[in-house]
Amino acid sequence: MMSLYLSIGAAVLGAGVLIGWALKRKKEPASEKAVQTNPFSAKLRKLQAGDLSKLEETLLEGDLGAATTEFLLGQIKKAGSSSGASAKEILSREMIGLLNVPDLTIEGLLEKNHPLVISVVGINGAGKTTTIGKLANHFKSAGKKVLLGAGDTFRAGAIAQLKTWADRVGVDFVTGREGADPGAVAFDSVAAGKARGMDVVLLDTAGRLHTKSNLMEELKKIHKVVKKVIPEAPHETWLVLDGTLGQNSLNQAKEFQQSLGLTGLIVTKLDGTAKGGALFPVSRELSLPVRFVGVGEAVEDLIPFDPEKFVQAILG
Ligand SMILES: Nc1nc2c(ncn2[C@@H]2O[C@H](COP(=O)(O)OP(=O)(O)OP(=O)(O)O)[C@@H](O)[C@H]2O)c(=O)[nH]1
Ligand SMILES: [Mg+2]
Repeated sequence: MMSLYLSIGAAVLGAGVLIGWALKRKKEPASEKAVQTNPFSAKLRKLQAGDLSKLEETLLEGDLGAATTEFLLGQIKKAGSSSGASAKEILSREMIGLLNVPDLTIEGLLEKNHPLVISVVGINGAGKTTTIGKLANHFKSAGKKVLLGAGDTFRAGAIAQLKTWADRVGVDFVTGREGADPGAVAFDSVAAGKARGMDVVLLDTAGRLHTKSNLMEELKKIHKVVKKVIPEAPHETWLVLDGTLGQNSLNQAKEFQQSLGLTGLIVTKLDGTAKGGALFPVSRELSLPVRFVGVGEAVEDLIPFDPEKFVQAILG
């Protein structure tokens, strides 16, 4: 697991190595003389003179965005003048803080709701359907009864794609015909989930309609229809973000948040060239927990998200 996190760490920020480098420079023997008179402030001065700008550059390159980068640098400067912690310690603490959104654990959610209905949304190609397949496997491996609802009736082949995952993992599957009303499919899925005593119902949704507002309206309709079966459902609405998209993720997340009210994030494709640093501003500005990260196309390539391990992997 740790090595996976390490490889994510290398991918995230793409420049994680650079951060490590920027911070390690403080430890070079040449700087140690200067440190003797006033250890921390000397370190800090050196950092302010050189490394902080390097760090700023690194964070920006890592898709953390201007606001979050500025916030982190501000925290380092502020804490640096009043505490004995190293810049790396402060950075680490603050980065974890950005990702640590207090919320019920997934186990808690499963205990509270029968079935737990999770609506999975995101733009086309983000990785929704693949992630649902992996989630199905994750929950099934934990001994849960899982049903997948194929609510993307718009895109040709979308239903068959989800059906393949359901068969592969060995979980229940509900759909309508291609072109059927996605609200009706969602209704049937949740009703079946309830009737069959499922623990989790995962709803796949379309990523693209003729216009973006059409998509949002359709998703809202799906959520409304689901409430006819279980008034509190969907209990969770998870936005799947393509980790390679960088700063665009923030605007996307804001749009979905505004229309649907999100409860969590999943960031995919962190196995490739993705910097993935965008999850810091998204989590910070929308106050949403990252639930899982996707690190490949295979069924086991999904990792429950742990802010501490994630940041540790980035900073080394
Ligand atoms: N490398 C990698 N590829 C991924 C990951 N998650 C999804 N993909 C790939 O991304 C592509 C799109 O995935 P889908 O699951 O079809 O995306 P979607 O959001 O359902 O797309 P639409 O149905 O068109 O809205 C597929 O080729 C997946 O195999 C991941 O974590 N890593
Ligand atoms: Mg899909």
